[in-house]
Amino acid sequence: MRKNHILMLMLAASLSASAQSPVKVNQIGYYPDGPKTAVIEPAAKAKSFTLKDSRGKTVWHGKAVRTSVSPFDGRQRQVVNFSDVRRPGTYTLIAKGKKQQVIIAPHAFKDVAAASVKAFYLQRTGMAIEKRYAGEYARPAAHMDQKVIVHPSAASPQRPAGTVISSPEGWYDAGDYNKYIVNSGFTCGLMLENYLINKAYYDSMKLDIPESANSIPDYLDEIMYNLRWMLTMQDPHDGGVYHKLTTPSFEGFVMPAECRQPRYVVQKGTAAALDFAATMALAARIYAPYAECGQFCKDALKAAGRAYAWAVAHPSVAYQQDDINKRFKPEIVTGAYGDGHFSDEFFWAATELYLSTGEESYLLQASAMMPERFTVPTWGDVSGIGAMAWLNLDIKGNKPAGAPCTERLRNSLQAFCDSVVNAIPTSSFETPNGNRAEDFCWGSNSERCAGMGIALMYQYALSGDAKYLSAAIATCDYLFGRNATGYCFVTGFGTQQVMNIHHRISAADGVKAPLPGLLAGGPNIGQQDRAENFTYRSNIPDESYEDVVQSYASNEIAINWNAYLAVLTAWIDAVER
Ligand code: 9MR
Ligand code: 9MR
Repeated sequence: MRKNHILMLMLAASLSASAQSPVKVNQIGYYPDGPKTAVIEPAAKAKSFTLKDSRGKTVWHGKAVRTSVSPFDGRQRQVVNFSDVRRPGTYTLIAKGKKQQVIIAPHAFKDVAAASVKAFYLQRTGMAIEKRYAGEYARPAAHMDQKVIVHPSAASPQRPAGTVISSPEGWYDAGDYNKYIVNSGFTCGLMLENYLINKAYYDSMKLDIPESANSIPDYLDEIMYNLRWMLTMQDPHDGGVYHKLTTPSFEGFVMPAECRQPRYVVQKGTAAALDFAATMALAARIYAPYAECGQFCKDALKAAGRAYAWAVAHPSVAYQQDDINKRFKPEIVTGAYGDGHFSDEFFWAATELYLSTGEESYLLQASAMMPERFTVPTWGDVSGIGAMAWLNLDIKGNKPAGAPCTERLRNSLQAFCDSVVNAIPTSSFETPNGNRAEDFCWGSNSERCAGMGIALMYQYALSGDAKYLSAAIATCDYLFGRNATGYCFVTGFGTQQVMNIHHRISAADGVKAPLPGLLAGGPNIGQQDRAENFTYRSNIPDESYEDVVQSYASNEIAINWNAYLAVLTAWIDAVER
């Protein structure tokens, strides 16, 4: 990312106190040769629409291509398509006197892709975030995690309760200050998996982070900061992996340096062990070309094998916080990332261990657990990440002999992608997501939108059919403003910006604009935070979102969610110009 980008983002934020526009567009930008759709709310309903260039000259004039009808409240919106306009520039789209800026630019997603990865730097724990890399968002070192207490739930003969261990570095998970292995593994896994496809793109990504001067690509340097932490979460005596490193309860909305609660490692579990094993095995392969990572790769691969063996010996240890709290003190009430179903984690871990070691036993297990269907991966269901590992080989054409057949997986990926592409013409916002209430869950912007976009990119890479690329771009159009709320959901970007994410640092740092490059959770019909001190103005699924700090169910940010954003925007930007 350009050096002064953060400053520019801050300037943009201060200029953007704009009210919601009834003319909904992708506020970050359209690619010259890509699809360009806008959606017009009833307030700006018109017979025809005009696009003017920066000198006021009309470059396009046309009618709506269709009227969309909301499946939730029947609202009618007009869909406008100006894809024929290809010349880069800043335009104004006008509907019944209402105006909205439109940008057409080559590499339209380059800055948002880089910012979404730079956001991980801003989420780092255990080191000072420096002014020269973070501008106004600089902050002193905190949460060093050199004295972390083994919680009674995690006690073992060699490490009884109360043992003090060191477990520094890594990223804060989200708006809170804890570090969770399951979500960390998912996040690093998704990002590293995509590195295998878009290596050249990621290698040229400039992040301006403390490690930028070394010989390792910035993207891999940033991920390494979390991998090093993850390694410390394995008990060296038995290979088991602690589920999380956490305070007993969530901290208040204060800066990291003001936090005083003790931090614990809590119960080892099967999901943590396997997500750890998969991530470490994958990392050992990816970092191998870099001489300075030699020791790390050795340690990581060994740690992965031991964690996998622990999981085989403990195949069903779920993280059940309520049960833990009945048996141990202090009570732990922070994020659970509980998951009681492990075949997906076994599949992903066996897959990566096979691909990194070539050992037949892992191949047998991976083949046996190969899922029937492709599913968009989430922190609790990682079978899709394991699937990606195999599909990557299909895309790259370097499948080892004896690798399991992926035909069924590819067929189900195609069936899934066709069904969501077929939903676009009847959708409210000309997107593959958003037609069903269940598209709006906790973290909907990532799990149900960006994740769908990534699946579509796989289908595009495997088939070469541009309709899947267009549909993937449409998921970004949704995230960047062409949605029911009108927000561009990435902080620091867009003409209607998210300003009040549920993020302790952004709320407490005294800087008006939140940390940039973070993807808000998005509309969530669950509204699990409705008892907090604010009200949802709408119960309609795609409008169940409030840009208020209290809204942890719709407006938090999280590393896994940013991973989807980073991967999707980087991949699109690598193939579309
Ligand atoms: O801040 C917490 C956030 O990181 C979690 O995702 C969320 C759900 O576990 O909980 C938030 O903490 C809230 C708690 O659950 C209920 N009381 C208010 C807390 C902070 O607003
Ligand atoms: O992303 C998680 C979501 O799928 C769950 O429904 C939700 C409630 O359990 O928790 C989310 O994860 C939160 C985690 O528990 C704590 N840090 C913040 C995460 C994002 O809200």
